[in-house]
Formats: sequence, structure tokens, C-alpha cells
Amino acid sequence: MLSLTSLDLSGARFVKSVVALSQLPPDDRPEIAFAGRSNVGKSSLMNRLLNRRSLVKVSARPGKTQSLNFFAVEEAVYLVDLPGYGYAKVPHPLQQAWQSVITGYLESRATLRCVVTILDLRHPLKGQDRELVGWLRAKGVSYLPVYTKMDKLSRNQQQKQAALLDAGLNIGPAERVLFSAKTGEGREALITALDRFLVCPGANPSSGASSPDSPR
Ligand SMILES: Nc1nc2c(ncn2[C@@H]2O[C@H](COP(=O)(O)OP(=O)(O)OP(=O)(O)O)[C@@H](O)[C@H]2O)c(=O)[nH]1
Ligand SMILES: [Mg+2]
Repeated sequence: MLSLTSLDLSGARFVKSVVALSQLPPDDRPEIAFAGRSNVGKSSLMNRLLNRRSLVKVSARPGKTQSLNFFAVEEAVYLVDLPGYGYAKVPHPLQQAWQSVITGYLESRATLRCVVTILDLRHPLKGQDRELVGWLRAKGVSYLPVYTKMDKLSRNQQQKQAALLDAGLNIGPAERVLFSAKTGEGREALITALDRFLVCPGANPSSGASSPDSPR
């Protein structure tokens, strides 16, 4: 049975950067994509998941990730770092072109098992976060909310903020993961949650996900 626990995560390798759907690698294995606002910590989360310091490029400057970046774990799973949304300094027409590539990818990729939707635990849900989750639900794409940067808040604040985000997404605590790329807290919970999507693509109760092999 496919499980991230039994794979060599730290042996992950970069496969390719994709800027058009025609460049996607063959859809020959399960795939997990990582989405969220610019600078929310997508690349950092992936590095922590893989226990690699800088396989996935991280920057203090928002908008660093500008392509769909594919990483392979043991030729068994692809992890895909998506460009962030909501970064105003990217010229508007460019944003739209990106949006069409990303939405095209998300709605047509037959092997996509889960979109990890990353939110900053410190901040309220923003319009674009709501849009993304609403869109994934409407399309029947499975997703897993992860609230990251938990190290920046006290235990008390963590619970308070998480409850606000849960209410905004209309989900329960069992349906999301609290995470810190800095301390690694939440890494095991993330792996456990992702394994459920790898084993059972419809693991997300609120998404009404379709089977991985059926067209979306
Ligand atoms: N304290 C703390 N800082 C974090 C955490 N995750 C990310 N950061 C910091 O947040 C900044 C952005 O992180 P990235 O991983 O590059 O964010 P991204 O979402 O990939 O950004 P784009 O590729 O620009 O969309 C960096 O300075 C990270 O060091 C976290 O869990 N805790
Ligand atoms: Mg990035």
C-alpha cells in the first residue's frame, strides 16, 4: 500500500518546472499539489515534509515560485509546488495567464489526489483563499487545509485562530493540520493525513471527490 511513511522522502529529487500544460510530465503516479497565497510558506512546508533544507526554493521576496515545480519521491509520488496567488506586484495579464495554467492543471490532472491548501494561522481567511477552496469543492478536487507558521503564535492563540479558520472554511479540526515549517511540528500529522488521500482519493468528506482515474 502506498504510504509516504515508507518512502524515502529526503531522497526526493527535482524533476522539472512547468509553465504550460503541454509540458506536464506523464500522469503515471499519484500526485499532491501545494497551493496558497504568495509567501504563505508553501515551499518551506515542502522542504520540511521532505526533511531537506533547500530542495524547494524559498525566498523572503513574495512571488518567488513562478512555475509548477515537480518533485519525485522514489518514482512513486509527485509533489508539485504551485505559484502563489494574491501577489499584487505580478502584472495583471501575467496573473491571468498563470491562473489559466493552474486551474487547467487542477481540474484536468487525473492523478492529482490532493491539493494541500496552505493558510497562515495568524491571518483571517482572505477572499482568494475562500475562492480557491470553493472552486476545489465545486470541481470535486480533494484538498487538505494546512494552517502553517504556528510557531509564531502562543498555544492559546493557535487554538483561537484555528477555530476562526475552521469556521471560515466550514470544517472541523479533524479535517485540517496545524503546521510549522520552522519547528517541524505537525509534520507527522501532515504525513498521516496525506497518506489517507494516497490510499483513498475521496478521503476529504467535504469535497465529494471523484475517483482518481475518472475525468474531472
Ligand atoms: N516562522 C516561520 N516562518 C516560515 C514558516 N514557513 C515559511 N516561513 C517563512 O515565510 C517566508 C516565505 O516562505 P516560502 O516557503 O518561500 O513561501 P511560498 O508560499 O513558497 O512563497 P511563494 O513561492 O513566493 O509563493 C520565508 O521567509 C520563510 O522562511 C513557518 O512555518 N514558520
Ligand atoms: Mg514558493
